[in-house]
This record gives sequence, structure tokens and C-alpha cells, in this order.
Amino acid sequence: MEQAIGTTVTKLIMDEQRKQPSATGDFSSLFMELIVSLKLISYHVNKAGLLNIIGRAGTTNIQDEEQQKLDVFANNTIISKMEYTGHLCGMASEENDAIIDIPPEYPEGKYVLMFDPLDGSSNIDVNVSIGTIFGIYRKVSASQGATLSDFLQPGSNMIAGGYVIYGSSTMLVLSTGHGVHGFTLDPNVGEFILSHPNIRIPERGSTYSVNEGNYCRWDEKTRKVVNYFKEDNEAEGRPYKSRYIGSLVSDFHRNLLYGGLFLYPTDVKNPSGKLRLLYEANPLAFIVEHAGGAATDGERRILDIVPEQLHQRVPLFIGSKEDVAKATSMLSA
Ligand code: AHM
Ligand code: MG
Repeated sequence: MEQAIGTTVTKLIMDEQRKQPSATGDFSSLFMELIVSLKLISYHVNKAGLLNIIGRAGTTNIQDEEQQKLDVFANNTIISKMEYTGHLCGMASEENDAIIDIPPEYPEGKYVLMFDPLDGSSNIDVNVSIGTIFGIYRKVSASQGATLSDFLQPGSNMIAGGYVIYGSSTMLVLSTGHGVHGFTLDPNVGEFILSHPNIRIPERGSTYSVNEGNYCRWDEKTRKVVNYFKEDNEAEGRPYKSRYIGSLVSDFHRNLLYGGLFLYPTDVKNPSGKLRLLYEANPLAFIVEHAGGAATDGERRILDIVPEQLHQRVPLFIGSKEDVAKATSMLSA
């Protein structure tokens, strides 16, 4: 269904639900609650400086309440807002070592939620845009409660994924498998309003994004890939521009809208890459593919990888289809 500018995210979710006659409304209801937690996080991120909640956990505020770091606040907000919905059988967060079970006083549901509550949180103190990344899957195990197998699903099983960027405005970018839509939070009405319907990433970009400070730690193939995009070849539209914020959601969001390649390859210090498969790579790969782009680990499609551990790291090459294909083919040559 074509969505008009001004549509709320609630309407889009309801429309998607009605397209599936067997839908019970559980997913819509789950998602509505997730949106509330994202709005709460946005509110706190925006007033972080004012409330003096930036900085270390363990300090006390004027009411003698314990202050929380923003990433702890974001994590607790999502867990406490989602655990009682009755739609989840468990959660996994970048901030928690183990699976987060649903407390026994609440009913369990048929979905699992995996999330990075506040990605790029080392940038909070310098006012750089940060984000929340999430993916929702169906429970696959038959047992009561969630088991590890419910979380170690390939990203291709995801039924909804996306992120929120807390930038000059707060934006939610979402896919339920039918295109990618961007919603901007209108702070006056407190609603995410459709501002970027049917986002498509350009087939090829003109920007590469990587922490080039790691150059000395890369292998020869990775260096060649980056050198390729920096090479002077006007006929082929190179060199590409270099843009690296160091905040994955921000770097990804820019490349999604303008095109380009983001890479966080392996290096001597990060032999498996730095970014997390479940909480970072998979949801962004889901978004980029539904927007016409691609994501690999330098060899395999990210969404095909069957995770072996909750906090598995993965090298990530993500963005415009042609740019990712070029990098991947150079790496596997
Ligand atoms: P985090 O999940 O602890 O915030 O770390 C992930 C962040 C990403 O936002 C960003 O792309 C990357 O780490 C930056 O790493 P580096 O500083 O090594 O370039
Ligand atoms: Mg992160």
C-alpha cells in the first residue's frame, strides 16, 4: 500500500497487519510498546546535558537517586517496557551477557527481540548522533521460555528490523520486509511521522566510511580495498569521499540515503571484526537489503550467517550494492 507523507508509524504497522488475514495483532501491539521505549530514550538523549545524566553510572543526582549512564538507561527502558507485553519469550541485548528472561509474573509470547540499546555511546559526551538498533524474530524452540536457539537464528529469519537515530531530529527507520520507511519524531505531538517513504539506497555511492586509523593493523587485501576507493580515476568516479563519524547508526544512515560503503573489517586487534552480528550487523543488513543494497562479511551475505554465540562479532561491509560487491570480490580474489 502506498503510504502518504504524514502517515504515522502506527498506521503503517496496522496496514501491514491487515494485509495478513492470519495476523493476531500481537506483533502490532509488541511494536507499539517498542515505539514508546524508543520515544523515552529519545527524550532522555535530547535532554542529557540538561539533566546532567551524561557520564558515569554510580553518581547521585539532586534527589539522591542513583544516576544512570544513558546506555544503561536505554537498556533498562527497553527491557522494562517490553517484558510485560506478553508478546516476547525473551530478549538479548548488547549490554547483557546472557539471555533476558521474561519475569514469571508476566505471560510469554511468540517473539524474541534483540537490540543494541545505545550504539555509539562513546560519542554521547561530544553530542554526536547515536542510535538504537533492533531486530524481531519468531521464537523457534518448542520449550517454555526462550532458549539460545531462539537467538542464534540467521538474520534472514528476521520479521522486522530497524534503528532510531537520535540526531538533529529523531528518526525511526524500519522494515517489516515490505520496503524501508523513515519516520521523523514530531516532538509536538510525540508521534513518528512518515517522512522518508520507500527508501532506496543508490546502486553505487561516492563515499567510503572506515576507521582508517586502523590501516596499519589491516591485512593487505583490506588495504587494497580501501586504496581502490581512494584511487584517482575520474572516469570511474573515484576517489570516493571519506566520511567516518565513528557512530555506526550515523555512518549507516548517511550512506543509506546518499549511497556508499561502510566497512569495519578485521584487524590485528579485532580478528573477528568489532561489530556484533545479532545487535548491529543483522538489523542493518536487513534494512539495507530491503532498500536495494547489500551487506557481507567480506565473503558471505550477513543475513545467511548462522550465529554460534550471542555476542558474536563479524566483519561488516555494508551499503550500495555495487560498492559492497566490489569490496567483497576484491577480498575473496
Ligand atoms: P558500541 O556498540 O560499544 O557503541 O561500539 C560500536 C561502535 C559503532 O557505533 C561504531 O561504528 C564503531 O563502534 C566505532 O569503532 P571505532 O572507534 O573502532 O572506529
Ligand atoms: Mg553497539
